[in-house]
Amino acid sequence: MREYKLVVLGSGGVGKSALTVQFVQGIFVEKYDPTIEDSYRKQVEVDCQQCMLEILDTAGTVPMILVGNKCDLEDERVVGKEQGQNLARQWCNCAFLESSAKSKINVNEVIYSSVFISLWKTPINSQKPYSFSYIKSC
Ligand SMILES: Nc1nc2c(ncn2[C@@H]2O[C@H](COP(=O)(O)OP(=O)(O)O)[C@@H](O)[C@H]2O)c(=O)[nH]1
Ligand SMILES: [Mg+2]
Repeated sequence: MREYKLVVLGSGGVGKSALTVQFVQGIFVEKYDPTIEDSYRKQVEVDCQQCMLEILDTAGTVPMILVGNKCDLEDERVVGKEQGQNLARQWCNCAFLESSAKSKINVNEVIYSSVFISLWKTPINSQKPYSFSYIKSC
């Protein structure tokens, strides 16, 4: 059976969880818990085919960065740096990074910057934002 992974994204309070739970369990959730994040599995029939859906109902705070990978292939470039930056700005005003898994360019930055953005949004111990330089020094 084919499996499909769905991720439900959107601002807090718009009804992500209510829609998901209504679909999976057939009940309407009145209570609003902005922090809840859960995954659900449901077998459905689509176009006469049985499919397994795995639905991740997020808390809506997933940080986004736009990554242009394979930047080592400069001769074969089809998307300009400025184009990437503009796209990131248009989409969600998020960060844009170019990376290369082959040449080890910005590999750590791609992953760590997502985590750091989360930490900035919801600091664990302190109100002070974390510094990017921390990535390099530890
Ligand atoms: N009237 C109405 N209320 C809804 C609907 N969907 C969600 N809600 C309510 O809106 C609030 C936020 O919904 P929730 O699913 O928790 O939002 P989430 O943060 O996007 O997951 C809850 O109190 C829900 O009961 C809807 O279609 N109609
Ligand atoms: Mg929710």
